[in-house]
Amino acid sequence: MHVLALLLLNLLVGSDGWTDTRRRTFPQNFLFGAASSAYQVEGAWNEDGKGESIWDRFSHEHPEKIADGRNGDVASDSYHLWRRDVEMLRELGVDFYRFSISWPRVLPTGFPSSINEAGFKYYDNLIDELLKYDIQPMVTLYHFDLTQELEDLGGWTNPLSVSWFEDYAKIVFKRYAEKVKFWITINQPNTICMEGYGSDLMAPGVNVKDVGAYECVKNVLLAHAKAYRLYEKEFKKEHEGNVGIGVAVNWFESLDHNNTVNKEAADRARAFEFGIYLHPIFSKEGDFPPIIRTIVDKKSQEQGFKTSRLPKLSYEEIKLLRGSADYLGMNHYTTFLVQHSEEKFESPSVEDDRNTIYTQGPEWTSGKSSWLKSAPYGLYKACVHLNLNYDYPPIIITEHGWSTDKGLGDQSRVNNIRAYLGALLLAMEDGTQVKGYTVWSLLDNVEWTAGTSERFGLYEVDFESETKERTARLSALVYKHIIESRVVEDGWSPSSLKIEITKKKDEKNNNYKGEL
Ligand code: GBH
Repeated sequence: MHVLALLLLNLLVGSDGWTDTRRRTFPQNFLFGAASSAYQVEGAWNEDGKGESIWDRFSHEHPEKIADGRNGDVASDSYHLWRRDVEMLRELGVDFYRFSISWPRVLPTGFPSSINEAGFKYYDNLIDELLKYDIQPMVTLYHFDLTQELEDLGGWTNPLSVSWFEDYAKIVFKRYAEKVKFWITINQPNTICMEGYGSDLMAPGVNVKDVGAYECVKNVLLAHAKAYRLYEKEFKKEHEGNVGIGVAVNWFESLDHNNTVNKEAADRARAFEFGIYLHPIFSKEGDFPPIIRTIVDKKSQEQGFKTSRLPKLSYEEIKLLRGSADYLGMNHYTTFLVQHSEEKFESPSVEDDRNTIYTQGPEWTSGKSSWLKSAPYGLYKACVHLNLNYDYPPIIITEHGWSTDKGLGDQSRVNNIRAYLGALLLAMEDGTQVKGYTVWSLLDNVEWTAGTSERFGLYEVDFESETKERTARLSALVYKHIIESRVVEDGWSPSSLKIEITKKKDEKNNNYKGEL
């Protein structure tokens, strides 16, 4: 064959035999945003009447647990620098800003008897400034910062937490329903319950991995559902807002695809990591996933418990939860490869119930955080999984991001965001109902126990400076361009994301399930 013809053929088909160079764009009404959370950016931990949160207590009592010792006392000082934050959002040209309200700032004890006007004033200002510039506020009601007073009563392991949260939600809905149209009730129940209660890695760090973590799951889910129903009943008609929940849906798949034992382990991983939160809300049947019910019931009995460590949901509770979200807030960062574990975990515990080992692809690019590796095909697969299991739920990507060291030239973040947005476009092309996407984070902040040693910001914060100076990173400029153009230009193609493999097989089998 003529050399030119060969070249042309290669261009068309690609050297891997499959090249797809179609130009894909985000729809005009697709929403782009950036996110933060109260404890991580606000600082002013004890100013103007704010109450103590479990992260204040945890970081003050265990400074050794915070990587570089920098906690949320001052953080990015957004409590004072909110005007600059909004200016950055305007520079980016985002459609919305996702931030959280600090429960202890507005209700210092946690109870509605203690309303702190000064605390509310901060959010009044922030919301009004956003609206002035046509940026939609997306408000998270709870992002890990319970008041210490409620924690002293057992926190999320106390069934009363359901009504504590409902009371709090009501006050906030009342105040802001007119202005806020996007709500996230609770961010990442898995972090709250499995890391906060089921381990000592995150506040409150009480390490009750046998029973407490599951009690927390039930209470957090019911708290979400109660708040959802409250909005539905008292605010929805007049204010037409959307209420969702934020769930960490990273991708988990078997390390090897023809190993039944590991494939079953991957089923368990998905059920324990996110199915346990999604199934009660987004499945047709409701309730906890049957696979978890079976495992925990059986183990509990063997361990001598009179009733299962996984609490039952009553018929009323199942009904309350089913359908209690206008959209799924999907937080997606990375992918894990799952194996069945031969070694035994401490028992009884959630880890022992799940009985899995996670690794990540050795060739995947690594972020600054140990758990964060780039595998964009995982976002595509996670979307397909959600579509198959929950019938194409409406989704907003409420967090996706990348960590680096300090420094403005964050090419690795640019690459990561482009690659994941590319994967998202392919997922949307295949029917995923994605309405918006949010970068975690607008600005560098206190990354929980990592302190400021891991930077997630589109904007760098100079934590050494008195003024907490913010400077746009390269990624901020690129993100601005993506938002303007609706196009993800360089650095990705379907074949570079290895997604075509799934698509090709799908054509043959007409069935994704076997692959996932
Ligand atoms: C999200 O958590 C959070 O919602 C957000 O606040 C956070 O800043 C962001 O992502 C980046 O982490 O290494 O064993 O200590 C993502 C899930 C939960 C993953 C905490 C890391 C610590 C595990 N993160 N987890 S460990």
